[in-house]
Amino acid sequence: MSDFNKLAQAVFEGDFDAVKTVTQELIDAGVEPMQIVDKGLLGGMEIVAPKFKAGEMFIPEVMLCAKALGEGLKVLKPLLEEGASSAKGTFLMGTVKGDLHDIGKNLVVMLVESGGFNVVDLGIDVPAEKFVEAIKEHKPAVVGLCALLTTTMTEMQVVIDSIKEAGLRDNVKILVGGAPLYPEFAEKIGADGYCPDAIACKEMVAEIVAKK
Ligand code: B1M
Repeated sequence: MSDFNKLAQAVFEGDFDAVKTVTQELIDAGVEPMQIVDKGLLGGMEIVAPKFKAGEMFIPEVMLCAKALGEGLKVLKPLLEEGASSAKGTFLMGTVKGDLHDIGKNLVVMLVESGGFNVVDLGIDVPAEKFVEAIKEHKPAVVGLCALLTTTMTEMQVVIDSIKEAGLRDNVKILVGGAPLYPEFAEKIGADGYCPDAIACKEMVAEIVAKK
């Protein structure tokens, strides 16, 4: 079994110790941190996803896998942040109301931080009014919204409308992301951009801030 497969298997088994050990072994072998994320840690979620969909795995088991994945991310965090310099601007991020998924959001947070931006992470299940309050408080250049469910995608529209109603829309660019989203949806709800993955999000934040 390759080390990437070993790591994916450890995530699937929710084996925290093995996740931390194999992640460290891959780092010590000189493997690029983002390859460890993509091929190892997210490889584990690729085993989990079809089983969850088929009803062969249940919420507590999947949550354990997600936590194990998070342990690997913690080991990688200092390496991903090595590129960070003094903060270039603020990025405000959250998973919208009704949605508890945070693996993708956490990856986005880590990568954008690694680009030298100050990141304010509002967490999961964030209501529109909390986004509005946080924009007033932190004055971000960019706001990122995450949704993983078709039922919570629509909440993104509520957030954007609330930002407009509060008179703050011209102050921020809004980026959206999450597995069920697509560019036309982002356009339809009035977002400034759709991010297919965390790397694209980091690049889009950098582009926006450079233009400001
Ligand atoms: Co959930 N779940 N889940 N789940 N879950 C999905 C999303 C689902 C597709 C599974 C399936 O196939 N049936 C399905 C949604 C179906 C739909 O809406 N059409 C689903 C469901 C139905 C549910 C529940 C309703 C199940 C239930 O209760 N019966 C429930 C809902 C809870 C809620 O949110 N209210 C639920 C619960 C859970 C768990 C708690 C068990 C767990 C979440 C644990 C956690 O996050 N801490 C979980 C998980 C893990 C999944 C799957 C298996 C994996 C999601 C994931 O983390 N992927 C998922 C199946 C799947 O996606 N195939 C599934 C890895 C992650 C890195 O990818 O988040 O897409 P992703 O992020 C990517 C990009 O999208 C982008 O960057 C990342 C990669 O670089 N990105 C952004 C993401 N967010 C961004 C924001 C940005 C920019 C880019 O901002 C600018």
